[in-house]
Amino acid sequence: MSPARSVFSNPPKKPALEDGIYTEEEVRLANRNSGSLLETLNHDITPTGAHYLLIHFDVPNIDPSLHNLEFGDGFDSPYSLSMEDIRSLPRITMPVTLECAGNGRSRLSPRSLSMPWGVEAVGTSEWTGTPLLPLVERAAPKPGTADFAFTAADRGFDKGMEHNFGRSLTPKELSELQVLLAYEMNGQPLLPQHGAPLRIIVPGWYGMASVKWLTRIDALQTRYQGFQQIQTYRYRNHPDETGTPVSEIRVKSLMVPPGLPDWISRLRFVRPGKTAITGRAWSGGGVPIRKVEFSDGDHWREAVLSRPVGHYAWTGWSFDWFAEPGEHVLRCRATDVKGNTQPLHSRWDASGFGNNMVQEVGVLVAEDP
Ligand SMILES: Nc1nc2c(c(=O)[nH]1)N[C@H]1C(S)=C(S)[C@@H](COP(=O)(O)O)O[C@H]1N2
Ligand SMILES: [Mo]
Repeated sequence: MSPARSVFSNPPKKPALEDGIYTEEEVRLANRNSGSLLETLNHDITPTGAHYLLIHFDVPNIDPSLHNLEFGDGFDSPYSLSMEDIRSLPRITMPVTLECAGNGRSRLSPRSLSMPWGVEAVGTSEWTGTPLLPLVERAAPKPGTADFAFTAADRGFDKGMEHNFGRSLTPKELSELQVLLAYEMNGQPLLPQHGAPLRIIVPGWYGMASVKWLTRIDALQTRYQGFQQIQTYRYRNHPDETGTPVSEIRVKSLMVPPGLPDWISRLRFVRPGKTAITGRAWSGGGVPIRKVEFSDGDHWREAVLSRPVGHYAWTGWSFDWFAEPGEHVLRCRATDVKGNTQPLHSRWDASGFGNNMVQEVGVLVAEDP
């Protein structure tokens, strides 16, 4: 199944990883894996077509009428469910903010070669489905189960290893996180690129845990060793370290860039005077936001928070900014109720995961550009 050597273990052309001009590989990844549009932060729920995408391999083409979810190895009562079976189960809808663990990667120096996210890999959707935990319990995991493996239909290579996308959650994680087996996004059947016909949503965790195109769940007596669990999605100072697993989302905020953009540079032009700044803030693990601060230079002033869109979804904020003529860098900084605050500078990670440094928006305030 996993050829020890393949052309992909030693790609013919290794792109340079230093800062500077983006490589052809990065541009190709960026064309496939679009980010959200920051102006859609004004919507409580991100318009479906503006939700970011992260797809490691190819989008599988699955006929929903033939699709089954199998509770396979390691259960005393294994069974499988058709999409029709799943739709007839208790139905809940949950707004959840998803963010890619690699969001902010291109703001690190040197950046690592992967999807070169700026700040846009985040979005909030209303996910509809059925709670996963009772279905796993119904299959009766064998005593001593150490991990549940979630295997998806998409398959490809990474570092020369051929594998299906897959992730795991321990029994403790599965019982504590409100994992949803989801088949609808914003009231419509899942789109192919978002995991049709079936995915999980792991609220409060970075997006890699929310396995799309789910085909089977196995109960394992030892910890899952899948590539996406062991070889990547780990915080490391150096690529050769074992590192620690990426899990909960780190506190973050974003603003809708004010004024008028320049097409190429995305720099903003703002006329002097009162300017309403709006944005969103969120943290992981269902931890609420305590405050958001805004700055156009040296000091920070507190923004006004609105009600969170959901327990696992972002909170809106606004700030009445008085724009003085000149060039400014606008920043926003969120703090959650546990006291976690966004850093002003990136903290280092070899793969560019979990970068929650504050957003910076350059603006020119003037009567005339
Ligand atoms: N099967 C499968 N599931 C997957 C992925 C994938 O490539 N294959 N990408 C993961 C990552 S890294 C993220 S951030 C989210 C993105 O979900 P979205 O594309 O619906 O926004 O899906 C996750 N689930
Ligand atoms: Mo991701």
